[in-house]
Amino acid sequence: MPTETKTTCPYCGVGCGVIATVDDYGKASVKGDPGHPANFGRLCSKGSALAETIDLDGRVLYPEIDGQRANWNDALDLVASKFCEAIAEHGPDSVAFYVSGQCLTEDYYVANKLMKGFIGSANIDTNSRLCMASSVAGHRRAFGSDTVPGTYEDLELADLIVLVGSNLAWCHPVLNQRIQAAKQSRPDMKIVTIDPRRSVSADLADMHLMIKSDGDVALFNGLLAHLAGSSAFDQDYVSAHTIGFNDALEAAQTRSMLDVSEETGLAVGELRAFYRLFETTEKVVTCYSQGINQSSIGTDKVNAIINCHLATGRIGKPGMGPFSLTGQPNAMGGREVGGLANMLAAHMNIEDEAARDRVQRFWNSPTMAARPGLKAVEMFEAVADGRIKALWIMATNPVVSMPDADRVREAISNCPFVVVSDIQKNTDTAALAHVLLPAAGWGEKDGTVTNSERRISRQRNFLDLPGDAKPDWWHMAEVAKRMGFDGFDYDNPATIFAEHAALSGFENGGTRDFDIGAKADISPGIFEAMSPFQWPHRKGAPEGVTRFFADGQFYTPDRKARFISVKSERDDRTSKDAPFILNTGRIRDQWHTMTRTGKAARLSSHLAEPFAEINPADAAELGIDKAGLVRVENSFGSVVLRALLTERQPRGGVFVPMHWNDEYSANARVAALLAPHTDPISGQPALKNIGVKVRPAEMAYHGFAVVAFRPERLEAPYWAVAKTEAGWRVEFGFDKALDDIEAWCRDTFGLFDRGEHLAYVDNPTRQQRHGFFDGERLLLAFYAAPEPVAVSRDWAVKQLSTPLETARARFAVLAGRPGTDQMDPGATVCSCFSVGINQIVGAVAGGCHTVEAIGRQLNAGTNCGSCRIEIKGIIDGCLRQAAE
Ligand SMILES: Nc1nc2c(c(=O)[nH]1)N[C@H]1C(S)=C(S)[C@@H](COP(=O)(O)OP(=O)(O)OC[C@H]3O[C@@H](n4cnc5c(=O)[nH]c(N)nc54)[C@H](O)[C@@H]3O)O[C@H]1N2
Ligand SMILES: Nc1nc2c(c(=O)[nH]1)N[C@H]1C(S)=C(S)[C@@H](COP(=O)(O)OP(=O)(O)OC[C@H]3O[C@@H](n4cnc5c(=O)[nH]c(N)nc54)[C@H](O)[C@@H]3O)O[C@H]1N2
Ligand code: SF4
Ligand SMILES: [Mo]
Repeated sequence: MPTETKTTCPYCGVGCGVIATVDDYGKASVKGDPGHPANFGRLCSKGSALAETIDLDGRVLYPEIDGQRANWNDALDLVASKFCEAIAEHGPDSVAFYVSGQCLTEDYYVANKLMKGFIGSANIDTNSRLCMASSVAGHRRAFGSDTVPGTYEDLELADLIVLVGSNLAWCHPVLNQRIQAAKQSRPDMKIVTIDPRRSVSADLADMHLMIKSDGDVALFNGLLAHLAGSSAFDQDYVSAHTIGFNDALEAAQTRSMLDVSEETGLAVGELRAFYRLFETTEKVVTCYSQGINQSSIGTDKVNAIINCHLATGRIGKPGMGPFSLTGQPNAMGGREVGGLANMLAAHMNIEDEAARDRVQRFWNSPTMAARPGLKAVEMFEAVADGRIKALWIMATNPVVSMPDADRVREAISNCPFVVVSDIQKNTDTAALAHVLLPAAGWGEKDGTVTNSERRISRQRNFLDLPGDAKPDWWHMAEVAKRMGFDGFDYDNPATIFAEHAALSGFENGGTRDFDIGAKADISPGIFEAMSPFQWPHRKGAPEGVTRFFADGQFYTPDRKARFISVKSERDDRTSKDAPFILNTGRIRDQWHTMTRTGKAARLSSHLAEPFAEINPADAAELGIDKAGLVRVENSFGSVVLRALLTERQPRGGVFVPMHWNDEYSANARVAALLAPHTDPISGQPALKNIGVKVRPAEMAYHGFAVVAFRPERLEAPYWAVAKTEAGWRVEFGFDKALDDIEAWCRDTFGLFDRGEHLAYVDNPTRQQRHGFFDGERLLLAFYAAPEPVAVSRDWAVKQLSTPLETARARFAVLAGRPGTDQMDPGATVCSCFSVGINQIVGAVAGGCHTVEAIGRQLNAGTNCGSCRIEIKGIIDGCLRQAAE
């Protein structure tokens, strides 16, 4: 009998409920959980493809010491003794943990407890520093606590949704689907997007403000000044429940409308239209994400937004409020346990002596960190200059994701002792570990996560632990015990969760926002069955939909909110040598450093190469051709990417996805170009605004291959590899022509004397095509030319799974184009049903003029719906073209 398990998606902060089914043969499949209040059954493309990412390909299955298989005992003893040695010799601040918003709350709780309460240092920071730190700091400045006031329901109840610095359609797709559904039933609902580029999310908006990078403080200060003199200003709320309005207004009024226009790059008319819409719409939710947080003025941006909501009293009421969209599945849980270096535990402040004493008594711990620890960027600086002697990295890949990534790699390589807990063996960071510990992955691990709306859900295991893999909390607890500490005798995540819940309610009495004291006595059985719930859930209080602050009660000592005077100006990081603004972010179907989504063929088919999005007019000036290769560089680093010319990108700007890394491309770790500039208040690095130079990356020769297995070693100035249904596809750029291509292919792809070889060489055009076959099966097709290879990628990929029975069929592979009886599907748009752009264009020509009609004909867009906006864009484009 197939078994069904209710669990939670391990990707974004929407925190969708998933039902995983394992059939009688052990094969897993997933679907959305209709009963989960985050998604009510919906999933996006990444969630839908989860079952394709849980195979054991590339997994770490055994502990390793210096690259050699080891047993747990030896590995844990070594970790404990190295940490103890460093502490004994150099003090507790000579060690550090760098953890992750992808740890479960229970993992995180144990790590934080060990570092702050037992080792006695606060040198535990997390990739959430790169993600949510400015929101945390902004919340704490305004509210006295790190509280997200609203709920997802507010997105459906709002009449105006402002998406600022958020590409919701790609990064929180299920929230986007919920908003779309609400807009469909109430067409008067308005959406405004604010982003320096026209992201896919802007396609759904009623208004798009193409703001200059980091112009947000000026924009929202202008809004505050506007609101102050308008009917939307809520004098009663401001007087009764807030402090600091006049100063904030004064700071906002230092800029005239013209100054705001100058600083934001937006026309006065556009500004007025937006301000007026905000003023006249009471039910407004302002959603923000990394375009706000990842900035050297990120905390000020957050407070500039919150100021506008406080001034109108539009906070914590149905359909109203500022809404920080969290990135990772457990960014919130990490904040709740105090996983940031400047927090304590259960939302208590590390600077507060009474709080430190309270937590120490609760933990019955020998010591307590007395001051904040090193924040991520400072932590890796301390690794670089030798202050950190032992470092433990868990569930994050800083060699790819930290700014100044080349320096970070060098720092980790030179660190005397590095432990990495991961699920994948070949990540750019795992390669540098002295001790590599196999973690339990999604489907195997068990515990809780908290989503953007403060909802705590269970991640449940439905697969056996592979090899010797163990959950992260167990790694930490075992090392703690071996370091001689009591208080880490946990048998299961339920016990850890209960302790965390108890701490949240300990001496709380309504003084702290985070309180799930009602769960303090939870038994393993009840924990197992626990349904998703929102915090707070105080002991004795009923469960239900929760919002904060409508009553005007904040968590500052006088319970009033603070307006913050924000004066910071946008950073101009460009220069003569680096005249372009580099903006980095995400694409629809990849998750971060691709260690999981890179395994799914259908997720890798949406955008299969690292790219640089650039405005066609800039490209023309720079001599960059469509589909050519470009070098993006500055004094920090240099990457080589495929050019993607698009009007979505403003002039003078270039957008590069954060995902590609040394596992998937020759030289595309874009974080290497990002300076370690941080926000002075939150310590969050600026990952969306740095000056770079863009130029064509001249290549003497280009190649494209489809191959049945993953090549082990690729050497070329440019290569990018992506998984396909039946193998891999590889793009190449060479700095010189290849002499003997057959020999090169055999060597590079490890074919040696295997495979029947067919070749086609066209001397005048210097095009070469080589095929290697095992009977009727294609092993490798390699196409090479002096310019980017023009072969239908999707068609070529399909040849790997097509039996090529006749010599004619095998020769057709060399011809490199679809036969007349086959249609080239074109680049994948719908990854769930593998529908390509050409098929959609064909269906539009055949009379399908709505997304629904396309869905009926091709199925495209009918499963997760993530591609529906792109389909709509294609239909609109075709119809426009037809009309012209
Ligand atoms: N598909 C996918 N989804 C994800 C993830 C993923 O890896 N892949 N990761 C998850 C995580 S951890 C996070 S943090 C979230 C991030 O979710 P988002 O923040 O929505 O994603 P980003 O693409 O990083 O950036 C959002 C937008 O900010 C814009 N931006 C850049 N600079 C500025 C600026 O100065 N002002 C304004 N207003 N906008 C600016 C960018 O152009 C970009 O379109 O996504 C989560 N969801
Ligand atoms: N250029 C640029 N850089 C960025 C950003 C950007 O917008 N631009 N965004 C930043 C943001 S918001 C974020 S959140 C970070 C994300 O950056 P990272 O956290 O570095 O990226 P991930 O690929 O999610 O890394 C997670 C690692 O944990 C492993 N893993 C998965 N599950 C488990 C598990 O259960 N246990 C253990 N121990 N390991 C596991 C994965 O294999 C992977 O190696 O990137 C940041 N860096
Ligand atoms: S929106 Fe997609 S990635 Fe995010 S939690 Fe839901 S299914 Fe997972
Ligand atoms: Mo993030």
